[in-house]
Amino acid sequence: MGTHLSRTVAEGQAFMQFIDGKLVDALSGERIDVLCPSDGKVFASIPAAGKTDVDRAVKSARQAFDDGPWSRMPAVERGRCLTRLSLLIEKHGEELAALESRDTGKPIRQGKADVAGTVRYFEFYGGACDKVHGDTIPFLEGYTALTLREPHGVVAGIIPWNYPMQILGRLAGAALAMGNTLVVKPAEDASLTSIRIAELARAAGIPAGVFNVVTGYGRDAGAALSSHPLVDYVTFTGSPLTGTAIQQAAAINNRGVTMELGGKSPQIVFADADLDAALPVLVNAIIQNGGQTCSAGSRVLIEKPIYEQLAAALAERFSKLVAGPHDADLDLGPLINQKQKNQVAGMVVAAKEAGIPVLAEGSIHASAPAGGYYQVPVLFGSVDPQAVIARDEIFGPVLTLFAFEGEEEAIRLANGTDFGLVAGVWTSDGGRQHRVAKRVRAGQVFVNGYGAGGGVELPFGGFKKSGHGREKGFEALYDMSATKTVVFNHG
Ligand code: TXE
Repeated sequence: MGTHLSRTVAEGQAFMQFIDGKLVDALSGERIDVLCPSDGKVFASIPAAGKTDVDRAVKSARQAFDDGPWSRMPAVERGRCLTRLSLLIEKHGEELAALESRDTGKPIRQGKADVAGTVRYFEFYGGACDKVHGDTIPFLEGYTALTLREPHGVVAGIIPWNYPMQILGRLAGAALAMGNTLVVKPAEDASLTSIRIAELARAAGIPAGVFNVVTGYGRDAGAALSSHPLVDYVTFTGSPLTGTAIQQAAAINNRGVTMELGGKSPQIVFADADLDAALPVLVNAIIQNGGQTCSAGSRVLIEKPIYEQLAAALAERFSKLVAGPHDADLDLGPLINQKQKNQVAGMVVAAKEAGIPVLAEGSIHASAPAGGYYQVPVLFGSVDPQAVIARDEIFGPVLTLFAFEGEEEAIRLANGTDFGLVAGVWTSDGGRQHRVAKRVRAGQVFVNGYGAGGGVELPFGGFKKSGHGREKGFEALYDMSATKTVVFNHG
């Protein structure tokens, strides 16, 4: 692999998919325009993969798994490949951050944070490779029983557009660490960094066919991948509706799935909380990535004695928030596309029409091009817990405030949606910290903080409609493998 690994995007560049260690076009030659959300203009294109492209990628991954050497390589060697990949991603960090930022519209500093997160995933899983082991089990006399952790085989990863690079890193890191081979289908809106990272993986010594990327629409490439009979396991991050379709497709072949399907995460602020510490975290948890974050802290539940005070402080912050183009690096960028903008703006208008009070709105920077998908940040107060904006995922920079009285009501409100991904608890009462953390139905609970800076070590996943299975940390290595029991009869 030569110097082309350092290239930046040429205007109008025709990107290729990465199958069997090679950059290839779709067999049909069809392409999808890639738009920059900051101005809505086309700046590149990707192949529109169809069923035959997916078949080619899956067969390549199948052969790489069945024939080796990846799945049979000593774990320490696989780990070294992943560690080398993390170093290559770091080395190409500027390029990847710029690519991600242009492709998704996120401010460049968020693109850099995403590179750092992706580096950490491959670093963590590179180091974890040779630390996963089975058990010996006391069994009948004359027998030795033990368990081995085996890869599933070919893993299909279908990923969304909000954190393409990080989500690729978290699933690929864990899947590859366990010896699986991979076919990834990034979102049609944001595929570029996935292609680049697959190329870098090859340069890091990961054999051809182990890490494939097909680009295309969900209804074509995504559907073909999730129902492919040679795929052994499917992992998906995206909407609950598409999650259901993917589970049905995987069920045709009775395959296992991991589903990460978004949230409506509460942050519970008690009257004894340190509000100075909480305030910037509460704002960032909904503004980061323009609110297009599965773990966004989109509901703030405030104990009545401090409701007015905290609502006023949040309103002051919200009124100063500015959205603008990715390269201006403001508080937030545009949303990903026109569909998302319509969805978020539509929910905001409906909430206003329903009489929910707007406490503050941010603004859009004068430099923002007219064709971009900008949404002003909005703060709604005194929201009825039954309102649509209180129950449905908005996926935009829209924060909703609720007043509560006492711990019981706080827990009831926190658990009162169909989702259960993340929660924040703000209180200085140690007993309450533990009680509330235990009773909130969420896959991650943060006490006096939120988000833990990415936390690749921390198991992550949902209850209820937020999905099932766990990513990140060691838990993901268990998800990406199956237990095999071996019993020796000593006669
Ligand atoms: O997601 P989809 P969309 C939520 C968020 C957002 C909503 C819609 O609320 O407003 O979903 O976003 C692929 N078979 N989240 O429509 O459809 C698709 O190509 C196989 C939450 O963009 O879930 C893309 O690669 N694959 C979320 C991926 O699924 C299919 C992140 C995600 O797209 C497919 C993103 C099919 N039939 C959106 N249809 C989170 N949990 O963080 C689509 N895809």
